[in-house]
Amino acid sequence: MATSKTGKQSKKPQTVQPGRVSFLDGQGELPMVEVTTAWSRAEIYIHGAHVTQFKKNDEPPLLFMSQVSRFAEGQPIRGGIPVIFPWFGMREAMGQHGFARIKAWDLKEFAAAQDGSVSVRFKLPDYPEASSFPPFTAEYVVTVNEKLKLELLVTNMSGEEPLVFENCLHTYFEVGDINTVSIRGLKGASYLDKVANFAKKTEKNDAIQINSEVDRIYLNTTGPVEVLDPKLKRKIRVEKNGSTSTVVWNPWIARAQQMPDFGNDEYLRMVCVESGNVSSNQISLRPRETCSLTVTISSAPLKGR
Ligand code: TA6
Repeated sequence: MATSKTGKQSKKPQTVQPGRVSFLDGQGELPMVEVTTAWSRAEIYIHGAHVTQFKKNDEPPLLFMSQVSRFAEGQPIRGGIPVIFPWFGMREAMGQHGFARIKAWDLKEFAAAQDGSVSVRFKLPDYPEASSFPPFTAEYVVTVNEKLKLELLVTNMSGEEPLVFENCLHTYFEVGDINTVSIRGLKGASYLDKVANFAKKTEKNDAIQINSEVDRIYLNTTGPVEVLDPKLKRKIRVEKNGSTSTVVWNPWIARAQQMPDFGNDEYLRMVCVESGNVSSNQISLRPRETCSLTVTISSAPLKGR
């Protein structure tokens, strides 16, 4: 460990090995990028620019991946971080959660920084599915170091019309046992309860616990959210910028059984805490403007439990 001038130990390794990027055939023969840094390892599929794993060297994986996920063109991957764009939820005749998660993205560049971080930048090619929107570009930058940083940049290329869209980084976290997990940071927020036909409710709890199906859109929420996991003795922290919605989801028993690409018992090992701008928080971007959604995910030991 490095020692600073004040004599305090800093966590940063003194000599950081430069990061590494490898191109591999992933599951279903879909191409993927493996990123290795001094602190961590990550996997990103070209399909959906989908981060399927981030694992710090001395920790269990941070992201949940279903053992029965599909890995196929035109199908979403179950787990990791699906990029939901340009709409969230079901749109008649257009499907669920946008098309960005089921399309191949262009890998534009990767960069290894002096501090040991590695960034990979993707761009969404022009797909016919985008034709019902004004022209836009979407880029996605994944930065791997001791943390995982995700940035989705959307530019309205139209000179006249606003670009109205939703976005969401639909992050699946791995937990030891959902029955013991609590989620902090949403007290006082209004939410739409999808399980109760989108009834509008207010979060009363400091610590949200999950013991049945939970599917909620917390509106106007910009602060950090923490997932406390006593079984894995880990605290996950989600910090964000350019996001006013937080979605919390666990399908629980019956819904898990209905999903062909999700194991019957896998609801016990996951929770989604998603950052984005959805429902009444959708974005209306002025002509020629760019907006950024940034999410930084970190973890630390959960002490005193
Ligand atoms: O973000 C929560 C949610 O919208 C839920 O309603 C649930 O259906 C989930 O996403 C997964 O959606 P998917 O299309 O991936 O099955």
